Amino acid sequence: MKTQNTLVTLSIIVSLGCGLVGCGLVGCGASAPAAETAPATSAATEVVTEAVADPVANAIPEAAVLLATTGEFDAESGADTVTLYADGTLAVGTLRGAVELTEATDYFMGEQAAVRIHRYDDAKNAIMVALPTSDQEDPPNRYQLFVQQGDALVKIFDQVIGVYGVHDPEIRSNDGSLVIDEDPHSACARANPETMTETRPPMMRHTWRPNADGQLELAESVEMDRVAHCDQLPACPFVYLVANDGSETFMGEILRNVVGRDAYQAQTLAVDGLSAERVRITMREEKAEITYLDEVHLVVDGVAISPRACDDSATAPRYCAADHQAHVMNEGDELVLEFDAPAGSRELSATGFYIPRHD
Ligand SMILES: [Ca+2]
Repeated sequence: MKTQNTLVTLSIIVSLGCGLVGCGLVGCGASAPAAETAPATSAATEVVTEAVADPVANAIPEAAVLLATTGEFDAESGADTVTLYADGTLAVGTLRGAVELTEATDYFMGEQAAVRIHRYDDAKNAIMVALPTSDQEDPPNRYQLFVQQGDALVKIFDQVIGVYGVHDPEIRSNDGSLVIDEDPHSACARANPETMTETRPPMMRHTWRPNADGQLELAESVEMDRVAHCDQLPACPFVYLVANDGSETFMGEILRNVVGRDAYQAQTLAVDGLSAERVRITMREEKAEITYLDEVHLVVDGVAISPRACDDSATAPRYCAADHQAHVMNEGDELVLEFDAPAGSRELSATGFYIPRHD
């Protein structure tokens, strides 16, 4: 459970970032900004300067293997295995480097974590380690890039890229530079650090190049011929748990990434937090989109519980049955749902989809 302060922050960020072109591609999660979950751009680089040559230091760690890949890394022929261990040791052959691990959930580790070998420049390859940050929904990845210097794997780049979901940087073949094309969320977050005043910021292409020490530094940022539409396009209905005194706690979003009629599906969202037997939940459509909610119910320890409004079949709203007759929510609409729910692990289940509203 996040703290109240965090929740407030999340709501603000969602307001900033979730009404964007491309939201359907990278997710509509309520992520904290990268700055809160990862080191700042300039402070994120940790240089491993000491070569590790002695046999003890080069021993295989006893820690579990987190990630591994096989490919051509060094100049010698034959495939190399690159392994990231649970203690943060990055190993290939006798070379060792130190990866800073993140506090991601198992789910996103499974979905997003990766170690890859890239061609870096004319002379050598590089190892990119991608690890999701600790955000609960659609976390961006933190990328750490390593090259061989002497007998060590030295980190030359360490950066969280994007604010929602995965945006792999491009390593330009053979010239040792790394290119990051800004995604719409990042463009809007950059252009509107506090309020949504700039609705069409240009998206930037950032190029990082090695400095004299071999560390990658931001060398150039140029506008691409694309703009982000910060005031348009998808968000997802927000879900709040309502306490007896009427105060709301933001739980997250539901029907995330369910853009378009063909995407119709059921999704669940954990709504634990209040022990009352009368559970009150507000779903609110806060962005420029139309949500088609076909059915909604609560699940308590695996048992489905319908909203109280569904008790009388004669007056049951459209959201009571998954019959493709949808309750329609326009921007600004909210739906207050009450459930008689026993104690237990509670989830809200919603079925439907949404359609971004275009001006
Ligand atoms: Ca229905």
